[in-house]
Amino acid sequence: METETRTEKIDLKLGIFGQSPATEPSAELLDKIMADTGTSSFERLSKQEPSCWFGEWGVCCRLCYMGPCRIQSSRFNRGSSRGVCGATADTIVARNLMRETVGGAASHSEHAFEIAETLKAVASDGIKGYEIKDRGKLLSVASKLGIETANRTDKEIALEVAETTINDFSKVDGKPMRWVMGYAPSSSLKKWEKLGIIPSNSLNPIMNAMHRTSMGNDADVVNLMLADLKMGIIDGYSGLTPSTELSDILFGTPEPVKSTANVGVIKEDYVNLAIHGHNPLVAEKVVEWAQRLNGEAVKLGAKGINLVGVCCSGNEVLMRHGVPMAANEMQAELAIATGALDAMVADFQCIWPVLGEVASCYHTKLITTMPYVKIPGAEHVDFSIEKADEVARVIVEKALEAYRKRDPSRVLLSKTVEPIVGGFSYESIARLLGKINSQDPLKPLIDAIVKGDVYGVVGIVGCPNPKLRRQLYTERLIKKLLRNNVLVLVTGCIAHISAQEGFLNPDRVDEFEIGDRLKAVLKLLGETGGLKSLPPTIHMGSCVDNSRIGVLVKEISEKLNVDVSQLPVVASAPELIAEKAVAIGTWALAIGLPVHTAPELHIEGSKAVKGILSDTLKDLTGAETFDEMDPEVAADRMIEMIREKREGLGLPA
Ligand code: BF8
Ligand code: SF4
Repeated sequence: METETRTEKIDLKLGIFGQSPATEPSAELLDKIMADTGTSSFERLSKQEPSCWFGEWGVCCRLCYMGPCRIQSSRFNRGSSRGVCGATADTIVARNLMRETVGGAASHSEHAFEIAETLKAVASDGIKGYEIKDRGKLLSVASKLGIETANRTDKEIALEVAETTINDFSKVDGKPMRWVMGYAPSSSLKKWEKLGIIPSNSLNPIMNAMHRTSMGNDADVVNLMLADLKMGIIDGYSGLTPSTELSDILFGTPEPVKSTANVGVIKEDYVNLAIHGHNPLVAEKVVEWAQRLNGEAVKLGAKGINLVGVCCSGNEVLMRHGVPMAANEMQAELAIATGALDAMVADFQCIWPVLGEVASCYHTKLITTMPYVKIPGAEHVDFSIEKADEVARVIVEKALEAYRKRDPSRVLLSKTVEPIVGGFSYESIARLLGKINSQDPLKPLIDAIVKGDVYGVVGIVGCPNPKLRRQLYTERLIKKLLRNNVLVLVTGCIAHISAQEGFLNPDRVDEFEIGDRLKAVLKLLGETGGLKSLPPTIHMGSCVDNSRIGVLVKEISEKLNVDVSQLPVVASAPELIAEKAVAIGTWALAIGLPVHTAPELHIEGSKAVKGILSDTLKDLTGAETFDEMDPEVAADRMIEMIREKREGLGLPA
C-alpha cells in the first residue's frame, strides 16, 4: 500500500533518465516527444493501466480456441475454477511460465548459434571480415569443453570449439551438453543429475516445451516446473555462456574502459549513430566502419562520427571499445526525440516497434538488419556475415546522408554526461585481483567476503520497466545495498540505469553513502588498477554477459568447495520486462541462487507454482524466488538472506 501511495506522488516524468528533472532535461525531452510524436512509454503505459489481473496472475489461457479461459482467484470474482478443457490455475500458470522461459532461452540460444556459426566460418576460412582476436580465450574455452589444443593451429581449435557448440544444439547421443559440463558449477551438476534435468541438447527441449505446454498435454505442475528448470539450464549454457565466450574469442575479452553515459552523449556537432540491439556481429562492424568513414563526416562539416550505444549492443561496444552509453531500452525513443540522432541501427531483441513511428517524425533513419526483425517505418538492410562489411558501410553512409537533413530548430540536447568505467569481464577482475595475490587471484575477494568487508554480492540484472521507473526502483535498491556493504554487479539495461545515476563513476565513490568497509575495498582495488577507486557498482556487460557472473560464482563455489546456494550471493531482476529476464532468472535458480523480481512473476494465480518457486526449490537446488515491489524492503530481504548464508558458512554475520 505504501508503495502505491509513493508511486502516485511521483510525477510520471521523474526519473526517466534516472535523475531528477533539476539536473537532467528528461522532463523537457518527454514533453518534446509528446509534442512531436503524440506518444511516450509512460503515456502508452497509462493507457494499459490498470493491468488485467488474469494476465498478471498468469491465469489467462489462450492456448486453444475453446478459450480464452480465465480462472477465478481471490483477487476477482469472475472466471471459473477451470478452463473448458478442465485445466486448473496450477496447470495454466505453470504452462504460461514455461512458455515465457522458452521465449527467453530460444532468444539467447539463437544469439549464441549465430556467433558459433561465425566462428566456424572464420575457422574454416569461409568469410573475411571477422577474425580470432583473443587466443587466450580460445584456449580457455577449448580446455573447458575438453578440446585438445596441443600441436594444433588456432583455426583447428576454433573449428572444433564452433562445431562442438553447434553440435550441442541438436546432438542425439544422449550425453550431457558439452557446454553444461564445461561451465556449470559442480555442486549444481550433482543436483541436476539427481533431478534428471541435464539436457543433452537444446533444440529438443525447446521444441518439447512448446509441445508439452500446448492444449491437452502436460498438466502436472511438478513435471512442468522441472522442465522449466531444465529450460533455465539451456538458457545458461546454450544461450548466455556460449554467446559471451565465443564473442570474446572473436572480438576480445573486455578490460576496464573509461567512457561516458546519458542521453547527453549525443552531440550537436557530430554525425550521431546509435547501435541498438544485442548482436555484436553487426555492432562490431559498424564500429569499424564508423572509424573508416569518419573523414566523410568531416567533409560534411561535422566534427566526425559519434557512435552511441543503446541497450545490450550498447553494453557490448562499451565493454570492448568504450562507446558511450546513450540509452536503455525504454529511452531509445527519447534518444531519437533529441532530434540530433541521425541514424539508429538495430539487430534483434528489445527493439520496440514504436521506434519506426518515432523515427519517422524526425530525420532519423531507423535501420533494421535481421531478416526476422523488420519494423514498419524502418529501412531494412539485410545483414549476413558474408556481406557484413558492405552492410556496415551502407549503414554508416545512411547516417551521413541523414545528418545533412538534420533540422537544428528541432534539436534538444542534454548537457548531462556522466563519466563511467565499465568493461569488467571475469578475466579482467581476476587479473586485477591477481595484482594483489598472483598465486591465488580470487583469494583477495574471498578474504574480503569472509571478513565481511564485502558483506555479500548481489547481481542486479535486466530491464528498465516503466512501471517501476516511476519510483526509481533500481537506484533506490542499489543505494540501500551499497550502504550495507553489499557488492553490486550490474548488467543489461540495469547497467545503463546505474551509469546514469553515477554508480559507474569511480570519482563519485565518496559522494554516495557506501558502507565504509565496502568503500575501502573498492578504493583498494581501484588503486591497484590505477584508478581512484572501482566504481560503486561493477558493470559486467550485456544480458548474455550474466554468464560472466556465472563463471565468477562457479569459480568461487568450487574453490571453497561449497554449494552455490551456500554463497552469500543473490540475483535480482528489479525491473523485469523481458521473457529473456525470466529465463536468466530460471538459470540462476537452477544453479542455486535466490532470485528477487519486481514486478512479481505471472504466477500469483497458482499456490502450487508459487510454493515450488519460493519454497520447494530450496530442497532441490537450494534456490528460491521472492517478489517485492518496495526497493528498500527488497534490499532488506536480500541482506537478511546474505546474513543467513554467512551464518550457515560460519562467517561473521
Ligand atoms: O537483453 S536488459 S530490456 S536490452 S532484456 Fe532488453 Fe532487458 Fe534491456 Fe538486453 Ni536484457
Ligand atoms: Fe481453455 Fe484449456 Fe483451451 Fe486453455 S487449453 S484455452 S484452459 S480450453
